[in-house]
Amino acid sequence: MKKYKVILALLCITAMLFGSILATSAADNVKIEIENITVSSGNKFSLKINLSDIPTSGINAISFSISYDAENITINSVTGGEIANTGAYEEEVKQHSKMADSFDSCLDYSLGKDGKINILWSTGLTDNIYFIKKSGVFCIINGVINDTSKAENYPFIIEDKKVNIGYVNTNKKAIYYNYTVINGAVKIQNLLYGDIDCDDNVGKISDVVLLEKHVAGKITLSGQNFANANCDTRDPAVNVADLQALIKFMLKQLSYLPYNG
Ligand SMILES: [Ca+2]
Ligand SMILES: [Ca+2]
Repeated sequence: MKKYKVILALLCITAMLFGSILATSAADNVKIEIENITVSSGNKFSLKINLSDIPTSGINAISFSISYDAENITINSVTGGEIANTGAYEEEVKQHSKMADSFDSCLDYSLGKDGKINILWSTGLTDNIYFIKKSGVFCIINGVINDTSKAENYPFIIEDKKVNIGYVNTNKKAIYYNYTVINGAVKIQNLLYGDIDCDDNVGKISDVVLLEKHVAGKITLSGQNFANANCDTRDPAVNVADLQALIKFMLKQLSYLPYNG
């Protein structure tokens, strides 16, 4: 949190943008979209936030807050995506070397106590070659699903009224863009090893057939089917060892799945 405030204090242009200056709301509509992903409980995840439909004048400051289920999800970090790397940070450090002591990129975040992620990207540079202009991944939320979490959909919701996005023009006037928010979620799947066709039955002929076809390269399993097929977890790949483990389990030569040595 300290770091977050330091940046706010350092970048006066940010204060202008988010302060009380008379603002003009541009007609342009930036899309902020959180993706939907599926992970297994206890697993790490990386959830991307994308920006698109950015006006040609670009963005030199964007901030928003996201709510999430802090009881089931632990956030480790928020890292910059490809479009957040505009060269602005390197140029700022060139101009003001002390800035490098206070922060290490234009992106910063803080975690609130109550399941909130506050995200800020800003640059004090006025040359818009350093602004965000491209569509793509803006930032990535890195976290882990707690081991005890139920298999549910855990939404990540942008707090619509707390979004600020825009730039400061050459007359030092803040221009705010309109925006559209598309929320996302992390869906937790419970693994059921050996249930390759996901019908909640382990080790049926249909499961063996699917796994054989995958091992033979005739089909490519993905998603939950692939995750359930990893019957031998010594190797994360799904291959003949997993088929052998499944067959041994069906022949009662193995009492449990997954086999892990
Ligand atoms: Ca099955
Ligand atoms: Ca395997």
